[in-house]
Amino acid sequence: MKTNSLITRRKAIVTGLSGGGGLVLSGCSRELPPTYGNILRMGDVLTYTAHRTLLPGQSLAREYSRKDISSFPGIGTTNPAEPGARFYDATHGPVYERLREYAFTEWRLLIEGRVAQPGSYSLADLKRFHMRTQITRHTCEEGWSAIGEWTGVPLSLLLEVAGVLPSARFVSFYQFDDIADSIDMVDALHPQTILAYGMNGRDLSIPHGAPVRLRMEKQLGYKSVKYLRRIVVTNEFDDLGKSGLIQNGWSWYAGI
Ligand SMILES: Nc1nc2c(c(=O)[nH]1)N[C@H]1C(S)=C(S)[C@@H](COP(=O)(O)O)O[C@H]1N2
Ligand SMILES: [Mo]
Repeated sequence: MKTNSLITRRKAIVTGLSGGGGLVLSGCSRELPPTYGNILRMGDVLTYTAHRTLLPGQSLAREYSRKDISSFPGIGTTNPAEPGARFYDATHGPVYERLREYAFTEWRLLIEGRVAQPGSYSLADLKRFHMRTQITRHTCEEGWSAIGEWTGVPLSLLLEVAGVLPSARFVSFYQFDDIADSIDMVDALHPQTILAYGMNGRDLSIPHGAPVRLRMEKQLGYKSVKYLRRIVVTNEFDDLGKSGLIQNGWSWYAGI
């Protein structure tokens, strides 16, 4: 981002070099992004290639202070259990309703695919990991932005515990509404990519994605998917069919 100071970038680079995190990117940063055989997608390809080539992979999005926190609307799905909502999922909507009734104590986040230790994590499990809090600006493709404070577990930590296999290249996310999405390993291992369970010092509310949502600060707001239920690590790019962004007419890569 243009607003990043040189110092922030330098710090990011230094942290990247010295950080003890055991995960190493398997050279995916220089590869071509997935193509969709559609000339209109050329713009995405150019942005993706430019970002992955010109920017240090781990440069940080700007972080703000508490006094900058603004009002923050709930957008898109604001309750996955509401039949008739645009992205209502008739299978998982009712499951969400029951989980909510039990204050998400029965909720589990599944991690599977190209990992040595597939598993599932409760909210309490996630809260036992080292947490990260960040105050960032959310930019929606519809033209508004808002600043909020997010608390959660870095996705990189969870991937490390799950033992991501060296061939892994993408991480897919499945939600309680009919939306699925994926990001590449550069974004998945970014220090500001977190599984957030807190917002502005409280538990994440239903409109903002309870119990856990993704916060992805290097792409537009729609990549920060809400209402997570399942994470799948893959070797190959998957457009995720009718639930994915591409078949719904959105850019898969929305870097800012
Ligand atoms: N599961 C799910 N995640 C989602 C959406 C959605 O409709 N469903 N909307 C996206 C869009 S377009 C935006 S701008 C943000 C809005 O997050 P908020 O409701 O916390 O403001 O969530 C994103 N994540
Ligand atoms: Mo959005």
